Parts: sequence; structure tokens; C-alpha cells
Amino acid sequence: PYQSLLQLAGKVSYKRTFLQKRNYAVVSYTTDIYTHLKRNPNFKELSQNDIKFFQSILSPSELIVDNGNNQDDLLPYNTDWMKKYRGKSKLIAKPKTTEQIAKLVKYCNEKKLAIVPQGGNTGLVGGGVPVFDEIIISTNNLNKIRDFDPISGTLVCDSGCILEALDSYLAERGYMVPLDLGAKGSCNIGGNVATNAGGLRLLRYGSLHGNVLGLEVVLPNGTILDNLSTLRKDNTGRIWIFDTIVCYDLKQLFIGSEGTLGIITGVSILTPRRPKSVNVAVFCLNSFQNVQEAFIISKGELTEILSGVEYEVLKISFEFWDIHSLRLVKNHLFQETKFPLEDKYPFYVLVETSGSNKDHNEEKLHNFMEILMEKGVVEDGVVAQDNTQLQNLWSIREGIPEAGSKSGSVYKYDLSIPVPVFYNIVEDVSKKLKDAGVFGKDKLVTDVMGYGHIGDGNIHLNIVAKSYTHEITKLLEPYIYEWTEKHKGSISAEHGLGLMKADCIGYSKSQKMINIMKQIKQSIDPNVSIGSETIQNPAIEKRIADTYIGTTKLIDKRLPVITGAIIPVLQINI
Ligand code: 2HG
Ligand code: ZN
Repeated sequence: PYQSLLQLAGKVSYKRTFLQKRNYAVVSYTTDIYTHLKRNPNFKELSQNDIKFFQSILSPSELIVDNGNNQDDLLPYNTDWMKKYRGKSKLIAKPKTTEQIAKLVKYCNEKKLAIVPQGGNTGLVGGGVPVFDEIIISTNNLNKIRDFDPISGTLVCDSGCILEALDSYLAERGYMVPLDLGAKGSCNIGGNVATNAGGLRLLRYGSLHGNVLGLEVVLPNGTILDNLSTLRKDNTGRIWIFDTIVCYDLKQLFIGSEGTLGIITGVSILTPRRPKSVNVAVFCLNSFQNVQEAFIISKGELTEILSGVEYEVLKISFEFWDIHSLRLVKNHLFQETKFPLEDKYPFYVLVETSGSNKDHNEEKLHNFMEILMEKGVVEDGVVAQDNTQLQNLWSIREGIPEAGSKSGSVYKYDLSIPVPVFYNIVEDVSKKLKDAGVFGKDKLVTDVMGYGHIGDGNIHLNIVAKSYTHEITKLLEPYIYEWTEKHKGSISAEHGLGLMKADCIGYSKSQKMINIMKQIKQSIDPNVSIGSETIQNPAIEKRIADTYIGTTKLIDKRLPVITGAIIPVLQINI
């Protein structure tokens, strides 16, 4: 059964692009739904003089100004991809250069105009759209590749470059971006860095904290911080302050800062060689325990091996989804197509192996399948026979978010959870919603599904509802956050906190850590003008209301002593 030919027709491209015809007009204003959010009166409203200043820096095609009749032009920037949040920005700036951004940001800082930086607007937590009337600075026009070195594999580019475009550029040169996401057709590399996006290649190539070599950032006061290094090793962040030495890797601060410390305008990234041989298999499994078992076996069988005199390191991806996810994809994206897998097993995993030796790669995947079969870990499976089939198997996994959004309004929880209790959250939430009488056929909630990056301990819990309502939100939150905290997980594995979880950081970070973050924010952006910080947020239990309003004191000169570290270890076969 493993060699069965797939008959999926054509490749489906999932683009979270606002060019798609979406009905934005029906999305309610964020402020009408989340009435506890209050605009901070310290921020000025846009005036005719401000508009004139923007017009003096940008050409008409780089600017959208609300004229009362052009809501259709503003809506795609004011509304998020999930159609959950909608702001009221009256001005969208789409600069082409870092210098333009610097001038605009400096002006806004001086005039106390709030800004929201926006990339491809593919975020899932409401971090890239305004809440009130913040000015949107879009990086979409900042899309040039600046340099590529084919010897070291370092790529330097503008932050508005679309991820898929970068990957195609690199493919022609035998390289690849060490990051891949379902939203690759629309998301910007700068947004990826600002949110520290994880995606489908993290298990193989590591996180952006390791792959980004340098950044160019416009700070909130308009200063251009040029740190576009292409060096792999650079420990020169060492300076004397009074009686002590400080040594910081500044770019790390901006990776994952969600646009709250500055606007990333340039990225230097280390790109790996594109593997010569890639194989993909999808398996059907009867229990989550078997999913774990398959993952453990894959680490032993597919990664590092020593065969004869030849040493070959295979890179693997290990993704999983449940039957509910599969049914949704089948119903909403593959209706006309003969599906390669029966939707009768509770769990599915996708394993991709990539390496330099085709024969060796195929042989290893084959052995792996035989072991899984012998041990009774899997029930059925398919292996892609060519590139089209390979893409189609991936598109089942990558299509899950798109299928969810076609089916209804989706509540998304992106959690890091220890793998042994990984799937329990899906079962517990389903039960809670059923007990409350809101989940089932013809009920408010129509689907609860779990899928994600099992290799990274990251599950996506999606709850599909007929619409977003307070009743459902109250059932889900803070229940899911408390559950995650209890199991020592993180309430945001890779999507960021955004607006959705801006005041929930306390579930995953200690007060001491939050205090340091506040001090960093204050020292870089004392006017707190960048990000969605026009908000005055009343305190809620366990929600840190004043995350951005810390003291102005700088970090103490004396550095802390690191007293413990957790290091992931590699498995080796002897
Ligand atoms: C994925 O892994 C993305 O497909 C999106 O992180 C997950 O939409 C989601 O919840
Ligand atoms: Zn993901």
C-alpha cells in the first residue's frame, strides 16, 4: 500500500493574500467587540499637516489616505487575515526605502502619532493591524534582494520580500530559505523575523534566532540601526560602561519583538544548500501514543547514521494532524479530487526526509516504513512518487488553516506543550465545549481540531465556530492558558502574542522577566509609540495590563550570572 500512486489533480496554492476576494466589510471593529480597550489620549489624531508631511516624503502611489470614499482601499490593511480584528487607520504608508521609513517614524515619534508596522498581514494574533487610528507603515514596497553570496550562502534583502519569492530566487542558485510556512505566498521575511515565525522547517534548520545573521532596523526615534552583518561568528558587542563590560547580541532583541522595538527594514540570513533528494510519506495511525512512537523511531532511524565509510545526515520534518483537520481539508479544498488517504484514522503524520544521496534517502525511508509496519505503529500510508505528489501531500498539511477559515470563524491557540500530553488539550477543550452544549452539529462550534509541528512540541488547537462570540471566548479563555501554564507550556509557540494575547504574557513568563522586558522597551521606545500601544488596557486577572508602561530606569549595569540552561541533545545511532 505504500507505493500507491496518488491521484490528486494539480497543485493547490494557498495564499493568505488580501488580493483574494474576501468580504472585509462584515468584520466588526475591534473596539466594538473588545470594549475594554481604550484609546490612550496621549496620542494625537491625524491632522491635515501630518498628511502633508507624509505626502512630502512619499509619492501618491505609496500612500493611501482616507478620503471618505475609499474604504475598499483601506480595508485590507485595517483588517486581519482571520477577519477577527479591524482597526480604523486613516493613513497607510507604503515606503520604498529605509530612509523614507526613518523620516516617517521620526516625525510620528515627535508628533506623538502611533504607528503599527505591517508586513504581509498574514498574522494570526491581531498584531499587524491597528486597534484604533494608528498609522500603518507597510513594508510591502520594500522588496529588493540586496546581495547573495553563493559561497557562504548569506542572503541580504529588504524586509518586505515575500518568503516564497526569496525561496524561488535561492532555488535557482541551489539554496533555500531555512524557513517555510503555509503563508509563504504572502508573508514578508521582515514579519517572519519580527514574530520569530517557526513553520515547517524548524526541526531541520533551527529557529530564526540561529539563522538570522544581521538586521537593519528603524528605531522608534527614527535612527537607522545598521547591523546587516553576514558573519556567522561575531562576539564584538562588548563595551565598557563605567566599571563593567556589557556584551549584547542586539539583533536577538528584535527577533520575535513583534514590531514593538522598531521596524525591521533589512534582513541578513544564512541559507542552507537545497537538498538534492527529498522524499515525503504520510502515515495513518490509530492512537496518539503511536504518533509519539513513530516520532521516536524516526529520530533513531532517519537522522544521523554511519553506513560503511559514508557518513550521511538526513534532515527530517515531522508534522501531524488529526482526523478532524483532514476532513475539513477534504471538504473545503479537495472536494473534486480523489483523496489519497481514507479519513477513518484518528491521526496522520507527514514525514519528509532530505539529504544529498537519493538512493540512501529512499532506502532509509523504506526501512523506516517497514519498522513502523512490523511494530504495528501505523495502519496505512503513502509515499510521494514525484514532485507533484510530494507537493500535494504537503498541501494537505499546509491547507488546514485555509480550510478552517473557509469553514467558519476560527479561534486559534498556538501552544508549546510537552509531547506526552500534547493531544490532551484538544480532547479536554472538546469535552468542555460539549458539556456546555455549544459543540456539535448545528451548534455554535462545529469543529475542534489539533495539528502541528510535533517535532518542535508545538500544537495548533483550532476551534471552528459559526462566528466569534463572547460566549465561546469565555469558555476557552483563560481555561486554555491555565491548562498550558499547568503543563509548563507556552501560550505562544510561534505566532506571537499580538493583540489577542498581549495581556496574557504572565501565563508563560515570570514577573521578573516581564519587568526586564518593560525596561528594554522603555529604553528603546520611551514614547511607546510603535506597535499597537495606543491602548489603555484595564487589568484583568493574570493579564499584565501595563506591559508597556514600565519604569524608565535602564537595566542595571551588572549582568546576571546564568545559573542554569536547558540544551536539546541530538540522538546518535551506534
Ligand atoms: C501552521 O502551522 C501555521 O499551519 C498556522 O502555524 C496554524 O492557523 C494556525 O493555527
Ligand atoms: Zn505552525
